[in-house]
Amino acid sequence: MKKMKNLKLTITAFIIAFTISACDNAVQKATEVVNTNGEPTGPHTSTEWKIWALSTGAPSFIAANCTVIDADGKTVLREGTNGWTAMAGNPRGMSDPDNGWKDPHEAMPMVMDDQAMKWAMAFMSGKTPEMDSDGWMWMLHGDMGEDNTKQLVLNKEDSAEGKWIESGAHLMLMPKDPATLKGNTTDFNTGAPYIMFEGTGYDHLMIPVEDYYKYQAKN
Ligand SMILES: [Cu+2]
Repeated sequence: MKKMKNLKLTITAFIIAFTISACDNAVQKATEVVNTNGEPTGPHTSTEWKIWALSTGAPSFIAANCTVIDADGKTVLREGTNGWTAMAGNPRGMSDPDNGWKDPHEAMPMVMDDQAMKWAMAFMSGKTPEMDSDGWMWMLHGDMGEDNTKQLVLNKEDSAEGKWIESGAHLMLMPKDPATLKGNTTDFNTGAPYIMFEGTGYDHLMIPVEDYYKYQAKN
């Protein structure tokens, strides 16, 4: 009888130990996907590094097969197969052009579906976006800071009081009709999805995910 009890205890202990180590592995894997995702060792001007830095603006299951465009906005670094396109979104350009983007955060990669691509092209040329339906854009490397009320404010000093937000990882919904975002907050400190650039024609919904407040603490 005593032997039986001991065996049961041993089995229980084994199951608990196994479960804990499985959890640890899962946590570690999730962290790897977001944080390192196998950064290539070459220079940041190499095609390999650029593809890694830009594509990982999306989750690995999208990054693996997306098209990747170089900083000139034209050169295809890698042809994709899943309809998503990754490109750098930092309007400031590189701080050190000879050595490429300092890190993926400086590149501000946008990984876009075809409708979000229309939005981005219109945004970059100062036109009103014309889309067939809503678009989606991943920015898991965040951005270098924005005035939440107005587009293309490049420095915190030039932004409205309390409106500067340097985002960490997020997903964005680019609406075909900005009016459909009505009812969402514009407050980026709640952790809830919020509207950026409201009433500018470039209104979109920012959807914070894990590590969103990595660069700027939540107030
Ligand atoms: Cu964004």
